Amino acid sequence: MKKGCFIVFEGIEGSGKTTLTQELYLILKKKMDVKLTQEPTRNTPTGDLIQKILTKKKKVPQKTLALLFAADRLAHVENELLPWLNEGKVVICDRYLFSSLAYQGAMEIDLCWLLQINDYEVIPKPDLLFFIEIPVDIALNRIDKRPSKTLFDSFDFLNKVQKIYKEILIGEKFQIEKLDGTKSVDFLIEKITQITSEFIKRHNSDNLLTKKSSNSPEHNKT
Ligand code: ATM
Repeated sequence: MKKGCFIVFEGIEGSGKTTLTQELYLILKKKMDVKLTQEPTRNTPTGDLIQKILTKKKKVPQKTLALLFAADRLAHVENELLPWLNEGKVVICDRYLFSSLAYQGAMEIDLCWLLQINDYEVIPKPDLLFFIEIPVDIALNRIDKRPSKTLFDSFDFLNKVQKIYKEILIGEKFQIEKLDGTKSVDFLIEKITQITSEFIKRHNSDNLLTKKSSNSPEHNKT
């Protein structure tokens, strides 16, 4: 039974998502038991293979890549996400299922098949999802400054990805917060911190996730 709080960040490459996940992690870490993670995973057999494909060192058919992302996710869910959530931790995840729907969907792969291979009915749903929206030309400008290029760095493709993101998120029942990725990092950090703190307060009345403060009565016992 999931007791923790599952926070997911989604958006196209260059939206600023990774910076925001890291900043939110550092802020929450001071007050609660929080884990920061990402998909595709790093230093795992599937994650390493996916990185080679993304950086064009290996090539596989598009449906094979979709299956690899799904395999990577299912292992991530079983080995890390579920155990952490069951222990009552706050988990911040940089990309999740919705990246598969948007990116692999933009490769014309059928969305129903993507939901099926990702075990949509079974995997944990986010409690709170931040979607960072940004004009594709601004995102591409940011990506251009990076040393390595990936399979997906083209205007038309990212445009399609962002459009699918917006379509698929409409029907979801969990809390979705859309953010304007052109705003300053400081503004965005303040906003996500405020939204997350309020969310945790509202949904975590038994204080399972909160670290005991150093001056709490419990801590002062001798
Ligand atoms: P990160 O750079 O956020 O680690 O993601 C790597 C790439 O993997 C990213 N695109 N680029 N460039 C998005 C892509 N991706 C998918 O295509 N499907 C997925 O399911 C996931 C998790 C990521």
